[in-house]
Amino acid sequence: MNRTTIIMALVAIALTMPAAVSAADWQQFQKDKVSIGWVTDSVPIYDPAIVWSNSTGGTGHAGVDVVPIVAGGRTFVLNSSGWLHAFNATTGGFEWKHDCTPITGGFELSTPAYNDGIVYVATSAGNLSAGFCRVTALHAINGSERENKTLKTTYGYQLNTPVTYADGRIYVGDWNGTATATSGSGTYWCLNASNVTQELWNYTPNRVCCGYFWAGAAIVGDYIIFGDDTTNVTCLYNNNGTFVDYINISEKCGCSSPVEKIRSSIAWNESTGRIYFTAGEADGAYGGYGTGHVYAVAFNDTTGDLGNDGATGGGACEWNNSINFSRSTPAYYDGRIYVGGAHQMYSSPASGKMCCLHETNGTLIWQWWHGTNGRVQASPAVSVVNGRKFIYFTTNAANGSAYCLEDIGDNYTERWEWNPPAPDDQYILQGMSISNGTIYFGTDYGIVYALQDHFDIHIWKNNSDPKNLFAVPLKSAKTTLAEFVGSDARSNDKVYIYSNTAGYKSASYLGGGWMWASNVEPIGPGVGYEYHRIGGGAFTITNTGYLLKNVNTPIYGKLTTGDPKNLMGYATLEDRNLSAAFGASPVANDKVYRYFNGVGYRSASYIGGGWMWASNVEPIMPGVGYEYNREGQTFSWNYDPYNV
Ligand SMILES: [Ca+2]
Ligand SMILES: [Ca+2]
Repeated sequence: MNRTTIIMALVAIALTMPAAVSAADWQQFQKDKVSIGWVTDSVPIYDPAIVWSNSTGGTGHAGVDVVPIVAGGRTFVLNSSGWLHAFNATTGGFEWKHDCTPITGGFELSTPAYNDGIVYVATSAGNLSAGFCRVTALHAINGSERENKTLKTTYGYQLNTPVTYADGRIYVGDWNGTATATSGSGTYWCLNASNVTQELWNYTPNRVCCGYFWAGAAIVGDYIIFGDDTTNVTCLYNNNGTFVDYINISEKCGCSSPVEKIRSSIAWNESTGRIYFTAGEADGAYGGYGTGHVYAVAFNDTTGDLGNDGATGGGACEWNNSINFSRSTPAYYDGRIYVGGAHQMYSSPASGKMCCLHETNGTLIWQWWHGTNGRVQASPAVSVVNGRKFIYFTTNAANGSAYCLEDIGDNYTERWEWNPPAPDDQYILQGMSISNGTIYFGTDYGIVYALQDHFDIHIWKNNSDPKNLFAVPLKSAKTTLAEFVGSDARSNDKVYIYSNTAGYKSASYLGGGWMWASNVEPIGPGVGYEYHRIGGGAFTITNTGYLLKNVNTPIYGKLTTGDPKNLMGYATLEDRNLSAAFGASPVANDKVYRYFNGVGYRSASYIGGGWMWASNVEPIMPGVGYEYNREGQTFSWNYDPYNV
């Protein structure tokens, strides 16, 4: 293995290991056809910053009221005027937009779905008088229309449910009414995903006042399951729309006063054999927080039976629990249900909560409550990394925010609140999607945000000894020197990387560009670098990225290399002491050096089973590079950045 190969292998270990398990698309509402709502992606948990933001041309009200979906390197957002926008998911660069409605809309609530290069968009021309329900299939690569299907042009009808894609079919429901009332019967539609002009079936129940508003479907095996505005959950065969079973939760679950509207999607969990959803009525009860529950209902994915009665129309709920008025779709993970509730939609203050419930019986474990910014219309998006659980949601209040909670067992910690910068002081109706280390959401101001954690690295100027040791604490999309250092680079700046066998290699900033950049690129976590600066002044590298799930950095021993120097990075945003950072790996006479601007090197030594003079280098800090000198055998420094 030559020296280049070694360096590349070292960097490749740090860069590719997490990517293989973290990169994942979020292709439809709550991620998939059963609204699973959780991923294993790393996401911001410290102090998020904008990776990019871009406008969909909002008006300051009802700009974006759906969740952005992410697929194939693009982020797709439907705005209130019925235009689907596509942005580069990494850079936010505008790629294309397409008008999906033949008349000017003003309110669009259906989250699109993506599959295999096609985006499926349901639009309503956005207001009660328009009554124009259309499904459009667009090529994701350029926004060109493959075909469209007009479903209804009847006065008042809207397509307000998310589009569900599954197994070559798409599903969407319509609805007719005002903000507080439902009229007429809605229809659930199934179209051929290969050609949406081909209607495979539609289902209109023989009941009035039962439209479908936010009532997205779950597709489980041969079945489709969805709720409606008259408190029924219906199961059909998804290939032909034939009726299978229903359960009336008002009659069978004891929630009849008042009758609640099911305006959430159905979330299915195979391991429990249950579906989860919410229903509510904005009746002003309970001190204004309204009536509403989260429900668990048994579903037999072999027979299609709802309610565990083995028959049609009977059965019972497994449980329900009052969370006051809610439109949030629950997310299930590891025996727990996360769901938003208690939002006073039409009154103030905009208080409300995010709940964590026992899946077995629906009892409350903890709840996050906010008195003025807690109106959680959103459905929680959950990130599970190395055993830690983070809950993401937005608030539908004037100047709403994005939040991250960590479920720590019997309680939660609020990791952060992030408020869109002025002049965006609008509502954030729907929640977030998670993809490839990034969270995405849109606001009523019409702006789409992509957030990651951010980091700062201080680079000092020092003419006599221009040394800075630095490390990249997060995996960033910016891996070239030009991207990473940006416009702060000055003539004669140099960046060094250290190879165990070849010693130092460097790149230099000359004539406005980085020469020999390939000597040190890609810039990434787990590796330490030296930055030499003589020209210009001190500056700070600020960038965004996300935590790696694990880091493996080889620490080479003198016995095998003849040169005990290692430059190492520290890929986390938490400080640690030497013992915590290196655990049981050190052996006698190991030394860790830190370089201080204006002071020079200071070191700690591992002697007699402990770190001596540890305070010379502690805390081990993100953004700082260290030298590790080892006379013993090479070892791999493995650590879990989440284990702090
Ligand atoms: Ca049944
Ligand atoms: Ca704001």
